[in-house]
This record gives sequence, structure tokens and C-alpha cells, in this order.
Amino acid sequence: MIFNCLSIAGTDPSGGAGMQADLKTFSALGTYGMSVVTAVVAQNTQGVDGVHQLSGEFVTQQLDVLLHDVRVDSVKIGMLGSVDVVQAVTNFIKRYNPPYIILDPVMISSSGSRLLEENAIDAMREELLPLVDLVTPNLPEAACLLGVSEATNETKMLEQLEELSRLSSGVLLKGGHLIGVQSVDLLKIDGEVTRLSTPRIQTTNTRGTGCTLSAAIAALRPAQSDWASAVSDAKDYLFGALATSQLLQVGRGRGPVHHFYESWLV
Ligand code: PXL
Repeated sequence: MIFNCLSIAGTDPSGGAGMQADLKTFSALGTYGMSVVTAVVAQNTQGVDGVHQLSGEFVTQQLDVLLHDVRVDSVKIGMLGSVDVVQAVTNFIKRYNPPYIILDPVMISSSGSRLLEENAIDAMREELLPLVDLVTPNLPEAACLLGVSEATNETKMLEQLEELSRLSSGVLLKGGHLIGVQSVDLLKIDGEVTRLSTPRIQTTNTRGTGCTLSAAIAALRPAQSDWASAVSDAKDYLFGALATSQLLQVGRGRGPVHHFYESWLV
């Protein structure tokens, strides 16, 4: 069976982050990719030039027309941008109750620009987090959702993991921002904590890593029996895409990861 995976996200013309990264990830992992756009972003590997935010109403229209026609097997939610769109996506989940919902709580772009209005953070925490199966914050996003300072070690990460799991049924807290030979993520789902450690790769091609990981989890989850194995396999995929990223020559800023490292002949 080929699964239909939906990305609800913003765009990246340079193809390494956002919706484009999600569709590449879905395709690389053997699923059928679909996308509903929340915001059109004028950006490249060096920075964001402008954001054209779509209305909640038009996001709803895209979702309705798609769901009236196509079976959706999993959903990855990325950049939402505004309160209006956070509420549109919240209502979509309530109305259609789609399976396997992963939320990457995108707030800041890889190049440092704001991608979520300040006043949308409360709506995301109060309305959306309780409805998703898994939320995948990095350390700055976790701090922002909890209104605390950023975790500086694994003990603090574990405390924040517990706090976040009061807000959402599953949490993958990504520790990539810490320094160390290993990069450690902590997963808490169904009451169980799993520590996922991978060797840190020294590269500046880190564009879209968060998008790629959450999209990979959405692609892999329908075929797996539990979240922990889908997350672990998604991390293995991202590790390969990061390790081979130097094969790509895209832009002068932070380059993308190599989504198709397993299938291309070159
Ligand atoms: O990686 C976060 C992200 C999500 N969505 C869009 C982005 C980025 C980072 O640059 O551009 C559209």
C-alpha cells in the first residue's frame, strides 16, 4: 500500500526547507506527497526577504477540497504563521480527525527570521498542541512554548520534556542546539521516555533539518507499529541526508540536506 501524506506548511523557493523539503522527504521515503500552503515565503539559503501570509479561510478551502476527494494517511504541520491559520488547522483536525498528526512548531527560520507571529504562540500551545499526536520542538521552540529559558543540558531537557508532555500526547524534544559529539533527542510518548543519540555531523548544510525530520516521521509512521520505531527510522534517514549534503551545491548560505541520497545513482 502506498500512503498519502499531507504537509501543511510554508514555502521555500530554494527547495531545502518548508513544503518543498516535506514533499521531497515524502517522495524519498516511498509515499505519495500532498501539500496545503499556509504562507508563501520569498527566501533563499541566506535569508527571508518577505512573507505572504494566506488567510485561515483559504487554508481551510484548500484542506476541504483535498479531504473531500483524497484519503489522508498522515499529516505533518509546519509553518503556520498566524493565529488565523493556527485556528484553521485546529478546526480541520476537529472536523476530519485525520490519523497520525505531527506538528513541527516552526517559529524561526534556519536563517533567523520570525515565521510565527508572537501572538500565535498561545493559540498553538492552548488549541493545537492538545490535538496532535507528536510535537517536535527544538530547544528554542520548547523554551518559547513553556515560557522558560532554553535548556542547556540533558537534565534540563528531561524536565522540559515532562512539562511539554502535559501539553501534548507525544513530544520529541530535539537537542541539536546543544554542543557535544553526540546529538541527543528525547522522546516521550505513551508514558515512555526514549533517549535517541546520534553522532553529530559537522556541516553547515543544515537547512530544513527540522522540516525533513518531521516529514520523515509522517511518511514512516503509517507503515510502522509504533511511534518510537518511526522516529528512530526517521532520524536514520535524516542522518544519511545530512552526511551526504556536501554533494549538493545550492546557494551561498546554509545549504539543504540531500533528500534523495538513497535513491539517486550519482
Ligand atoms: O525549518 C523551518 C522552516 C519551516 N518552514 C519554512 C521555512 C523554514 C526554515 O527556513 O523556510 C517555510
